Amino acid sequence: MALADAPVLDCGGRQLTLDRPRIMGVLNVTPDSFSDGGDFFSPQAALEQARRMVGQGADIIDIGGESTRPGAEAVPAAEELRRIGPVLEVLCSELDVPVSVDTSKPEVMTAAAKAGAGMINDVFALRAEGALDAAAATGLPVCVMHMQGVPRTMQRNPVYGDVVEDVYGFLAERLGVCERAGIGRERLVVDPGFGFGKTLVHNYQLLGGLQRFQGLEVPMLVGLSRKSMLGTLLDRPADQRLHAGTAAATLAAWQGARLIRVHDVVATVDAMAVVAAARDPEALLG
Ligand code: 8Y4
Repeated sequence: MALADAPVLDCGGRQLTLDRPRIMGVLNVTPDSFSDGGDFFSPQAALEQARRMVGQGADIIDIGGESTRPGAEAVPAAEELRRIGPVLEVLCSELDVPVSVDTSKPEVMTAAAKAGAGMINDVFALRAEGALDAAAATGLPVCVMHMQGVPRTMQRNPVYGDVVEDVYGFLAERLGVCERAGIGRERLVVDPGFGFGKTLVHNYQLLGGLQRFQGLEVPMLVGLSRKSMLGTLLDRPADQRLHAGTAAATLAAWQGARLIRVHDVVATVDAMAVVAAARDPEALLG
């Protein structure tokens, strides 16, 4: 499926060209983090892990200090900053790629931008009080993600009419709200939010219907890596979902996703090369 002309995100001075699907490598700094044990508290360890991912082909690194896994409790802003502040300072000064910060809190957005962050990744789509204005003031690109409910209870009984249309409508509305708050379209990225207030069926309805989101005319990011929609389908624990996650990422990229948030960079880089080649085979002649 053909893609429109390549958008470019200005991530605080570092340009991220979305001419082909780009890889967002996930760095976890939460103590209860979902699948890599949260062993990246130390800035040095975080830097090593981030450098490894960049060496493997990651185009941007995403870090977060608040667990958003189903059932997770909220973390106060001060604790979130304590977790990610030192790591962020080191990563932003040492890495050549932009660093995205996974947060919903205005205080964290402001501090992150000051530390040199290149993008704001908000699973709450700037609905927290003060988040719209804080994000607007950073001048950074913002990823607005769909979530039904809140992490603590979102998996209890999610209900949609048509999940693709409902998520599309939500994202279209948030784009409008963001633009009116001064966040220009060239700074906006959307994400359907796999696993966030969705049943297994909803998740696969979304995965099959991603092409629809190109109608929003901003780049699409997806996070499928290691998620329970893969584990439940295959009855596999988080550390055995790589092949399924790579297949899912491939389907998403084929339907126009420009940013793929993953834990496993190497496999996804290879898969994205296959997608890029199938989309533009003549480019292989060089
Ligand atoms: C089920 C299983 C539900 C795992 C959630 C999770 C995304 C994200 C996360 C995503 C964007 C995770 C921070 C990690 N997922 N940000 N963040 N898109 N933009 N959670 O899909 O895998 S949390």
